[in-house]
Amino acid sequence: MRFFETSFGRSYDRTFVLVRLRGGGVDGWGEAVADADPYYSSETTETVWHILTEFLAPLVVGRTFAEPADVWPALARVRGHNMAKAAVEMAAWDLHAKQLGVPLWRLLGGSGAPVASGVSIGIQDSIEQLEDRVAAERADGYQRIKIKIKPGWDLAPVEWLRARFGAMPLMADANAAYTLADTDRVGALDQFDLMMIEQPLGYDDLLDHATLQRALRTPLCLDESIVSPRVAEMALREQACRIINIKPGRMGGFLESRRVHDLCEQAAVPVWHGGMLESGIGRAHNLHLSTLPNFRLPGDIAASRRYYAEDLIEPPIEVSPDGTVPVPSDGPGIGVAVDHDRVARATLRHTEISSS
Ligand code: OSB
Ligand code: MG
Repeated sequence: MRFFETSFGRSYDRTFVLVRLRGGGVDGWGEAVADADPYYSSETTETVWHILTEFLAPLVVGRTFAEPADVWPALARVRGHNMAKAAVEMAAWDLHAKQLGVPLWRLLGGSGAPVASGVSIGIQDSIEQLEDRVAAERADGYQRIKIKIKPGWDLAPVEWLRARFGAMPLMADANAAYTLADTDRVGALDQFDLMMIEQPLGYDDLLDHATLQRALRTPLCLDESIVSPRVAEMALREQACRIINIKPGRMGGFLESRRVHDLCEQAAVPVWHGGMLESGIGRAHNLHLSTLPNFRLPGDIAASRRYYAEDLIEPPIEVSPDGTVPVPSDGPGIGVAVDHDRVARATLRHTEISSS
């Protein structure tokens, strides 16, 4: 088992909440992307459990919705907690697609075409180790390499990779590890022609990102900061970034993600699909959404085998030699079969909520 390290820490395993919505004789699945620790976002596995069971479930269980787009507004009374909301909202989209017998991408307005995939490589113990990892991922076909950076692990690894691998599509993700005081250090990355620098500054520092973007040639991409269409609108208006990373978990689900996608499309700002180390269930959702037209850059949509020895779905999600990942099409909805035995073996806690 390999670790995954970002500027906020190293992780060896993953605990997450799955939602299974039942209706009309079919099941819809959702995966909450919150981590055990509140480091990427303020939500955790435990807050997701609490909010889902105490507050969100009562708003949806036993109710009839004309379409999945009606679920997000029904959750509006609960403030924040986008990852918990997304798990139930995305399960509703899967459920509805299955009830209609259509693939999820069709309901979302996507094309269902294979998705260009990049790969996210965590902070390593040495530059040599990083080089080995990059070489292996390139051999697997991934179309762009993203490395995690933080102060002290930034210029040297990027310079090394450029020297070793030349002009490959390369980007860096800082997960909010810098401040405007580091402008010169971040600016020094300009010479390496990165596709983008992702979330260099604080998660709520839209205006500082705008200041930094004016000082840089390299496009900035926002991840943590973009938690709603409203914030995306402000980021676009203030030119805080030139690219946006869409993660439906961070945005509260598909409806809000699609709104951000559309806003960016109107502003001629490309988006790409981020990842949260999801299991095959969450990854399947991501693939369907990634086939909307303004997803114009490779996503963090790598094979689930990179993170999990044994996935929750059958067959696993794999990358093709050309660096694309086919959208799962083994049935309607998310198009993957959930391995119920595997889920049962991994289950730490379980509850069932029915309408009374
Ligand atoms: O910032 O994109 C991020 C993983 C966990 C939390 C935040 C991030 C990431 C990744 C991994 O970069 C993307 C993936 O392959 O799922
Ligand atoms: Mg990121």
